[in-house]
Amino acid sequence: MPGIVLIGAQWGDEGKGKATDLIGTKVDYVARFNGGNNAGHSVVVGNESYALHLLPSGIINPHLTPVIGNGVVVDPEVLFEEIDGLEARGIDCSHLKVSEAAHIIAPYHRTLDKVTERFLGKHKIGTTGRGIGPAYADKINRVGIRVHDLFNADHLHDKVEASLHQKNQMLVKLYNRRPIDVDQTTEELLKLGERLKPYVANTGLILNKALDEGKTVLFEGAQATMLDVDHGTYPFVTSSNPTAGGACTGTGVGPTKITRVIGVSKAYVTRVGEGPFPTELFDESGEWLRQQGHEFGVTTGRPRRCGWFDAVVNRYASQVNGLTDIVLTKLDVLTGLKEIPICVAYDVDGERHDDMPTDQAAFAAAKPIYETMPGWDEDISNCHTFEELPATCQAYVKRLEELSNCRISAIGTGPQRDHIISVH
Ligand code: 2SA
Ligand code: GDP
Ligand code: MG
Repeated sequence: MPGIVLIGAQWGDEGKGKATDLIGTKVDYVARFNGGNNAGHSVVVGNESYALHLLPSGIINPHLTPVIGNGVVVDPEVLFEEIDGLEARGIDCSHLKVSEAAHIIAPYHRTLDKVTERFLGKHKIGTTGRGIGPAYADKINRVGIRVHDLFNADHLHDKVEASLHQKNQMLVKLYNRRPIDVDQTTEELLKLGERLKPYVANTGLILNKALDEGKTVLFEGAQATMLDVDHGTYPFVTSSNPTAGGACTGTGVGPTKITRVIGVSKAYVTRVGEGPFPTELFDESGEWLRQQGHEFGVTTGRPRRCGWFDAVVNRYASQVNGLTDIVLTKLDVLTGLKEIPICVAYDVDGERHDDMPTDQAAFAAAKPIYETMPGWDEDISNCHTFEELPATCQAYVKRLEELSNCRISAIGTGPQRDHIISVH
């Protein structure tokens, strides 16, 4: 009964889509457990490039069952757009299963996300504007709309009324906007429910049965450890649990079923949105990484902030997620650098920190303590074994492994499926 969890070890965009697609060739189910269409997971197959947002990246593999778990927030309009887009390209999505307990992102959540960010001004989070935070807030406030609520008109009307009661007062009094119409919203949601119905299932039961029958399930995380609402750089986080524990709460599968936890890490670090980032580069090296690594948001197109590899973050990710191994991506991007700095610890007001400070003020003040490794010039995209990598490149990987407290089991050397080295 192998349950494999795959999560982002940094601030996202580590290449989880590619890793999921790759592992997806060997699994029976791929289940998303957190986030929504804020995610942008890229999969490149030959000349075809796919950007997945809400659908599990495994959907590209025709033999497996893609699942959207209860921990995901679902914007049905976006889901249908994504399904239509993929089916037009010959990818069959009819076997998709969507949890009946997943929460819905309604149009008013998108509105609130944008309005809140505008009113936060200089304190804004830098969200993707997809309504993620407001939908999760409703879930926690117990005024959320769940997928199964879409199939009963009276019941749904009640739920929408309850959900909009406080919001409308706030929109009118605080933000000087028009109230949102309960009847019209209910009608719109009912229509979306009709199209969603064939996909809806008791996904917790399906996944547990599959595991009991010896099938393999890959739990695909969106966003990343440092964006976790509990373990990340709060408040500059997303509103879900992208860490390994979220795979259980977000699908209804118990932790005893998880046998492997893979952390995906870039050979450097990027972040998109606001919030502290100790190794961020503001000079030409940062711009160089952005251009070499094509570091622009897959969902919003925003330029990503770039910095050197941060081993404190990776050690923390190993600890929080109980990582069994790391997939190290985008090593090829560093080709051509004379020297590569690695952040090994932080200096916070003159004191050395080898571990992640939990106080966010301390984290915001953290200055990286670097050690520097020699770089390499050789093109590594055609290397298929660890031994084929240039010696300085091997040494860089070994040092990252040592500093991360976790084995590196695979190395990404390019965006394509076969740009990967398995490390034994
Ligand atoms: P939200 O929209 O409420 O989840 O935003 C809260 C924070 O979470 C960050 N976040 C992300 N960070 C990296 N990648 C994400 N997905 C897209 C991509 C991002 C894009 O793959 O490139 O296109 O801009 C993602 N989704 C959420 C977000 O930046 C906020 O810091
Ligand atoms: P995700 O959100 O973690 O799935 O990552 P994104 O898809 O947002 O961003 C990762 C980007 O890096 C995508 O454009 C991938 O195609 C690309 N990518 C993944 N692995 C590698 C790699 O090893 N080398 C290079 N050059 N690109 C990679
Ligand atoms: Mg992404």
